[in-house]
Amino acid sequence: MRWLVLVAGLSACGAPKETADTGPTTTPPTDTDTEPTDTEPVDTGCGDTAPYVFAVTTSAAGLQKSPEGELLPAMLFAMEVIDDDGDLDHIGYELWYDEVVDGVVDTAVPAPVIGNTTLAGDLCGVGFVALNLTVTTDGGGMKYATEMDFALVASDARGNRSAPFVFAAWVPDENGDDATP
Ligand SMILES: [Ca+2]
Ligand SMILES: [Ca+2]
Repeated sequence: MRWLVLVAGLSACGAPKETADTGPTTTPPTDTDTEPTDTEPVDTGCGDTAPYVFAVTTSAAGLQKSPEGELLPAMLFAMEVIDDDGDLDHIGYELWYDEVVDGVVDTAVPAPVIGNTTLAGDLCGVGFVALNLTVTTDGGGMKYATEMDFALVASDARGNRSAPFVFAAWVPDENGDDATP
């Protein structure tokens, strides 16, 4: 199995609107109630196991350029994802958060931060990925110097999604510095 480490820059700017009339502009995650008949999953031929998020650690990442080029406080999410059938050569990720630290995050709504990456791995040979997600925030959705609940979901090349990995962490302050008390 190949161990791959990658870095992706994401933005939590323009915090998700509480009530979006026009719907999300980014691709919403697959509705779990919907059978994948209209969007046929890619048959990777590797198997059909879903990945799972093994661990997530977070840290303050200073000021970094957002995908829009704005210098903003950033938070690093280092996530380790495992998939027994090795089809993490294409990996998707979704991140939710909320301000009520109770170990519960609503992942039924579209994730405010999503992305995906294709890796140069061997087919069916990528069973472990260490993924560093750098998420910039303008303080709107992910509030500065605030402890928040987070949930991360990873998906494999076939589109199988992991269970949500829920954890609490402190968002960096307005300088991108660690705000953990
Ligand atoms: Ca899989
Ligand atoms: Ca919560």
